[in-house]
Amino acid sequence: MAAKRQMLVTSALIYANGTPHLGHLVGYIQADIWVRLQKMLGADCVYICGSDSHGTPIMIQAEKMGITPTALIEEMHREQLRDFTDFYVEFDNYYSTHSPENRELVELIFKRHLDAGNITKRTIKQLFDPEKNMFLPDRYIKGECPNCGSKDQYGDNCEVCGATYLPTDLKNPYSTLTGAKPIEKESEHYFFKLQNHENFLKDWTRRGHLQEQVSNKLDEWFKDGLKEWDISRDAPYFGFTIPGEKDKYFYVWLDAPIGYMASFKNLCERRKDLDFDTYWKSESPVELYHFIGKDIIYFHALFWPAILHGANFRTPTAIFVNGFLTVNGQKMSKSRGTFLKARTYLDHLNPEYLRYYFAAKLSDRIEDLDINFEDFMQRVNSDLVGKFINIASRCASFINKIFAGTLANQLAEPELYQQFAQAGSEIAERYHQLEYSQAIRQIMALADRANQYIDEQKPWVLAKDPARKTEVQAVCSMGINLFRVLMIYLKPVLPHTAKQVESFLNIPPLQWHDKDTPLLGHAICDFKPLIQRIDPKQIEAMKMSSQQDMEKKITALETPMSAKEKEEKMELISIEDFSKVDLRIAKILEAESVEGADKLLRLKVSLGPDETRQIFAGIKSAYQPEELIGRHVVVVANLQPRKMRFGISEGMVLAAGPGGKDLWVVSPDPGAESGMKVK
Ligand code: B3M
Ligand code: ZN
Repeated sequence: MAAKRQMLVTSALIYANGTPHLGHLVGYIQADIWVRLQKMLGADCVYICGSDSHGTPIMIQAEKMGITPTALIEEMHREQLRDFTDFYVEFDNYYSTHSPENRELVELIFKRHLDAGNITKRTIKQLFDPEKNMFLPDRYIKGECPNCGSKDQYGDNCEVCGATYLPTDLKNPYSTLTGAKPIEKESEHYFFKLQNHENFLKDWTRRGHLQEQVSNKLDEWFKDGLKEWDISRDAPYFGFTIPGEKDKYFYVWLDAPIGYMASFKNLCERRKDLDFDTYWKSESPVELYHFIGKDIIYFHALFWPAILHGANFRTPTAIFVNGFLTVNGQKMSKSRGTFLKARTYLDHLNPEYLRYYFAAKLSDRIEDLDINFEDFMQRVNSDLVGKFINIASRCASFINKIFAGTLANQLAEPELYQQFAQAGSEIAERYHQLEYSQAIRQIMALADRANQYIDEQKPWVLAKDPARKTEVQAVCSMGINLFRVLMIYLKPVLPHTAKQVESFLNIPPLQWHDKDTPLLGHAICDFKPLIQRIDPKQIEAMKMSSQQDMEKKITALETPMSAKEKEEKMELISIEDFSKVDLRIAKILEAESVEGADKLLRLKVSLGPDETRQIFAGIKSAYQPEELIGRHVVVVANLQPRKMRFGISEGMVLAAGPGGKDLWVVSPDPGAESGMKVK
């Protein structure tokens, strides 16, 4: 027997400060379909992923939530995995870049490059937030466009006139974290000398590892010249510290792809049949494939092969790049309610609809994929329900009712069956070449053919004539067998339906080669409806809840304004506005720290004789829990309850001061009692 094909497949690691949206899912569903195909074909294919857990945005997000970065990335890891799993994206390991395996590999790779002379150190100037005491990544700097003067433009380009520039060119720049005016400050950084690998890369990128469009893009970059890559960041940062340094960290983009190796290494602990070195040594016989989005080509097609090659590891067999998702031909937009989270979709619709729709539209080109919900509904209803499932539902009831579930001993139309079985190698090839839309087109043409066969044979007419009973069994068994072959072909796309069909047909998990052996003289189970039609109301409901989610998020995440803007925007409120806020005296009954949240205290307060509330207050930096018990404070009593990781917070305690140790809760003079209204 030929040796099993060994493959390692990865999907890009999503940042651990959020959960996937529909745009992310294009690439994950594409990769998952591919992996499932390889597994069905009998390959030993391992699918690796994880969360990208480092970097400034994760640190800032945790800070805003009053929890540690570790608590945040753990929570996000759980939620991301839950979302992927519910979309039937099935990883062999879903790990995190914040792991001991990754630290060890990053240090090893860094050391190999240091020794090989691929790393250099030099001092650079960067913008620094003097209030927050930190260097500012470009996305945290805004100001007026040096070209057209538009306000609130990001540090690298203007959304109004399209000009690109350096953050230092902005007029009246401010830090989006504090509103402070950034200053320029020097710091020493580590650089990876990408240009040392120019010859290797020029050769590698032309050896069939990349789609043609990608190779062409790379040619442009080669023309511009390869530049040194800054791989370090100064504290405060969330990541791995650079060995021998105290306040310097590896840049997240250095350790992120190494996270693929770390995730695999972690899996090797559990799967003793896998050997890390066999997979990653240079000249490894294993095939390595990375699925990524088009925005991260530079990192995967230039830095990554150079990093691997220079550290004496194997390089990728191929990198598959997918485009973005557009909704109704436009970028996903929060305000139009078309920015859909995976979870919002799952709350309303069957994940296999989306898997099918994406498959029906995906090609091997790096084009954007558009979803139009009208088209989505029609496509799913007419193809999946109207054509595919229909074959089984038209035939199963006769077999179940008249023949006690037993299929005929022979095929009524062996030639027709052969046509179906023979199409399998072409369909597998189309999937393998990432031409999913063509595979689906061929499968649906076969489904049409199967329905045509049933239309011609009319089992419902035959069934009325007792003399033609065996013909009914023959025709319907034929129909079920054609359906089964189509299920094999659709299994990479519809893994959940495949499971249900396997139990309906009373058979072990379908493999690709099963197409060659029809089910004869076999007892099947009762047919239950497999896929429901989409009701337009479900889509409306999903759009509505997406809009609501976003409105909540947008208010919660508004970026801080510059001091000047704050002044300009200071608005006066009416007495009615003020009276909407129900301020009340509360007595603190209990206070304790919250595990996983370094800024929060959990308080139990009384608002009068028969009302107690739980409130999470961000005052831990200034108080020991014990010293608060028994104190009277002021709370906002009619604040919408907020669900937090630790429980529900049912109000807000008022406090004053800049923060940290300098924070004081607002207390009434002695005499005020809990429950009294503050006016
Ligand atoms: N987290 C960027 C992204 O989510 C980054 C990918 C890392 S892959 C090693 O697009
Ligand atoms: Zn401009």
